[in-house]
Amino acid sequence: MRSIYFFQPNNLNLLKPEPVYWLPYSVACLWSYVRQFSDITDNFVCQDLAFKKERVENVIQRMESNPPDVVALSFYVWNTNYNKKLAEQIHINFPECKIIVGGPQVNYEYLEYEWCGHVINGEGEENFLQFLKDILNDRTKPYYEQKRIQSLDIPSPYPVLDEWCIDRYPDYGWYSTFETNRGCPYACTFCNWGSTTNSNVVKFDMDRLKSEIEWFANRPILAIFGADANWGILKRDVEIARMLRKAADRNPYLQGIALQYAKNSNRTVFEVAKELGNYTSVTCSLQSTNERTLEIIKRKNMKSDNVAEMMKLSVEFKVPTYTELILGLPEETLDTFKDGLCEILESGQHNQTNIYLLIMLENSELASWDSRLNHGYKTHHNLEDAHDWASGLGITKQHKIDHGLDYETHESLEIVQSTNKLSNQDICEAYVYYFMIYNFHSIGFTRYLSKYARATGISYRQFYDRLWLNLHQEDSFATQKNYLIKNLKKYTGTLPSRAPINTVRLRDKMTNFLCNNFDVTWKVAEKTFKDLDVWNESVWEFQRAILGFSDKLCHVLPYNAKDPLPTTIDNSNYLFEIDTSDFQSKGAGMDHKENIPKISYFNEVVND
Ligand code: B12
Ligand code: SF4
Repeated sequence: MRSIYFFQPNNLNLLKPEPVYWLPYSVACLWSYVRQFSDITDNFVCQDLAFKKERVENVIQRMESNPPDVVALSFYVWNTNYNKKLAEQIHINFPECKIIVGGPQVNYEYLEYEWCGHVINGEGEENFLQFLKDILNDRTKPYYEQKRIQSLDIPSPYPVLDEWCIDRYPDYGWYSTFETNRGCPYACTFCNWGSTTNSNVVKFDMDRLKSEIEWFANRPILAIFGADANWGILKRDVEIARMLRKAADRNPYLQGIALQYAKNSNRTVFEVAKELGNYTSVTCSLQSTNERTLEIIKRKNMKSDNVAEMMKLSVEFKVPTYTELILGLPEETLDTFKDGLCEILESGQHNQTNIYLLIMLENSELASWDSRLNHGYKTHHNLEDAHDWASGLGITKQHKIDHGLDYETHESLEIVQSTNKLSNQDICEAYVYYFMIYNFHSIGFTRYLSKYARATGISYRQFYDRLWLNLHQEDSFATQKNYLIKNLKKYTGTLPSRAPINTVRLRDKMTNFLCNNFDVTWKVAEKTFKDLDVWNESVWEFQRAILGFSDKLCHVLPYNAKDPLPTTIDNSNYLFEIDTSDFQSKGAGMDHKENIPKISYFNEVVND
């Protein structure tokens, strides 16, 4: 018998209720597929399905009792450096072992590593089976070309996950992946959706999905993350969501379900979200509103008119939405980016816009050398010891030591530093401008003021450009702005940094900016400012001098932040209704730390 070890290591996510890890879904797919065949089970035995970033020397030590013949490593952006370190040690200690790699991070070039024997690109099930068969026939190849599986009539990985994870670690909590289909018909150049972009959508069978959903109801799963690229692209997604909701309601552990929705928002998307209720919210991933950018990144068919349509559906279905933009895409300038942020407001999306700095993803078109040269990309490999909200929030070096985990290896993200149209200073300015809108508009007081101004003919761009200028006269703003820019420069690598600045730390600093400087709490009704008199005076001044409002008009506006925000403001011409009742989203933020503010969603109807 030959021993196979699978590795899909991921970060420790939470310490409470018990340690929480991601289930190693992809390698479970591989093993559950190949173990159907007797020539495999007669010759190979699975020795481990590793999901932690355990200290490498401990892994090697454990392997000594059953030396590995095959090691299969699953490479994602969040485990690449750890996997490389592990693979190197396995190769040194067990030189006869065949090491095979797969996952979205790998490509042909991995064969240049001394430890790397074999690479599989794209979906792994069939190629991995072929590889094991080739071992038996002594004719393995270094590289197995990507090929799509035509029928997804393949076994579910969850029984394997029971066997290797859930039953063996009964005290652990888990995050789980859920697939209902594979493939994405779009070809956005910054993306490489598990190598199945620009290809047809292949569905899993409904009966399989029903039993997988039933599985979710009965396991200590804290969150489910959909691996589909476009939830709501198929009519049947509504029925799947309904089943998912029923299972989620029965599961006392489950806090959130995160899905990527179809990019051209349609009724099905909202029907799905409605079914899922508080477990989810809908994203409109615009990425840019600049025509030329959309053309280059191949998203021309997903324009911001879509946001207006989406907002209508959001109101109709009472489903919270938010919008996303990426900063650093080709042909985007500081000006077009600011336009984009304000265009979103113009189209009626006032809830929240998130922006992300562009990341160069392995195997994506945008990361090719041609594209880097064409658009003048300069990038920075930013070391991260924790990536994002779902991976390692609040986990310290000591926690890692206590849990027997590697604490020396940092993963990295390749972040855009500048392009031929956006200098690094522009990127920083754009980010702070965004933060002004986020702070003052999305969760802040000028939301009403700006809407009022909009109704009197002042566009959002004009309004926020004036506020931007006005804020620059405040010393406290200048201090905070410099502080943010310094951190953004460290993050994007134009200023040196002693410790890695990761997304979590960057966001903490941003949050401090929000919470400390203006003392804004996150609940709309409780919003107050530190120095109310100064604030009121400057708002008054701002309205009169900058926006040109009359004193009479200033009086009717809800400028006094001491009062709770009214749900209706009626000055006979304009009616603002704010409905906060339905929009406390239980799962959308998936924040488990109490001191991290929860974003409260709310929706408005402007009657003008
Ligand atoms: C679930 C998910 C997450 C989860 C994490 C899940 C986890 N830890 O397991 C969360 C929400 C945390 C997440 C976050 C991020 N993600 Co994500 N995520 C996904 C998603 C939607 C599903 C992955 C999945 O399980 N798919 C199902 C499996 C079956 O498909 P697969 O991954 O393609 O695996 C197949 C093959 O690759 C192959 N294979 C895989 N491993 C192996 C191993 C061997 C040996 C072999 C032979 C074959 C093989 O066989 C598998 C079965 O066919 C993918 C998109 C997608 N659909 O793939 C993005 C994706 C993986 N994420 C991506 C990114 C960029 C991120 C973020 C950086 C985003 C951000 N800006 O914050 C963060 C990083 C956070 C972090 N540090 O953890 C990129 C990753 C690119 C990369 N090179 O790794 C993807 C591909 C999306 C994209 N836009 O292109 N993500
Ligand atoms: S960004 Fe979304 S729509 Fe575009 S290719 Fe990737 S998965 Fe598909």
